[in-house]
Amino acid sequence: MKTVAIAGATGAVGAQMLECLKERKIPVNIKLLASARSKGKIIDGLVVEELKEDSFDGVDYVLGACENDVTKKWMPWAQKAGCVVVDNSSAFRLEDDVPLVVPEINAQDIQNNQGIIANPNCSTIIALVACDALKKEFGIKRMVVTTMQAVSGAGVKGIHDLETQIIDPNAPREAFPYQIAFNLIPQIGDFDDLGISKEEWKMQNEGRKIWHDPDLLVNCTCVRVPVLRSHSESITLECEKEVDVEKAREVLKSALGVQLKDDPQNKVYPMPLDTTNQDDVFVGRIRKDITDPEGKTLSLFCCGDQIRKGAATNAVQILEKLLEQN
Ligand code: 2RA
Repeated sequence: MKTVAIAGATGAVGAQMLECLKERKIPVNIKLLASARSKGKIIDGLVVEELKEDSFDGVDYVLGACENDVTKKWMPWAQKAGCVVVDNSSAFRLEDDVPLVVPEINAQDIQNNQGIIANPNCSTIIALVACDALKKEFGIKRMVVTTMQAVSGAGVKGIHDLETQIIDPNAPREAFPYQIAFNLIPQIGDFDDLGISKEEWKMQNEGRKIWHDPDLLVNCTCVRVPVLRSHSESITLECEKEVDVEKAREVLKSALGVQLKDDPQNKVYPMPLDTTNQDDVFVGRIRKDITDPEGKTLSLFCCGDQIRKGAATNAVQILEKLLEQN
């Protein structure tokens, strides 16, 4: 039986990876790795071990759930041990020899791996799962995206800030520079000279790689919102062909990883509370952009659990494909 190590097992994504492995009954031995301060903790009957140089001896696959700096430190150890790594950090996503994979879209890229396969950013996964069938049907030239990202995207400190500030708006802040309760913060990541944040560049850079479309254009605005879990995204697609709402609904009904939630007259549309703790991306509010005289622009709204499909589930789905191949 193969052995899978979860590196960063005590964080939100690492813990979700363990839950996904068990939910999906994947027949592997599991090893939990985390920093020294978590050594000896028991999670689901498994003892957390300290992540160190020899941690990967006897390990076949690694699910990486650490921040970039920690990942860059342990990656050589995993490679030296001959592991295949599915990494959720952004450290290697744009490296030429690292496949960047959403299994519903480009699973075929997994076979090109040189020992590392990267998980895309959560908001990229959610947007591309929602739009892949539409790209196939209408051809997407340009995306205009506004994300509404849950506080848990910033980890336990983000959750702390929202939960404490709802009770006391003056409670000490740990994750965000401003109060997040009853507020919106239009910044995720540092801004460059163009006024575009690191998080915003990910959608175009990663979308081009996953879709194998170097000409894809994405104008993205990332906003932190006072929601605990699940990212929401307002998306407008400038397409190559004239779009049709009924055809869009038809192709989305059978799209992998998508649930169509589109009956606004009856108040049926995607909402983050509904997508939380499940793996599908909900898509709705599908409508033609009536300001486009050529009729080639479609707008929609989608939500997805950014810890599940936006991170852990996507990584475990990649692992399932690897296990099928070996
Ligand atoms: C966030 N996507 O939501 C980033 C990192 N998970 O903060």
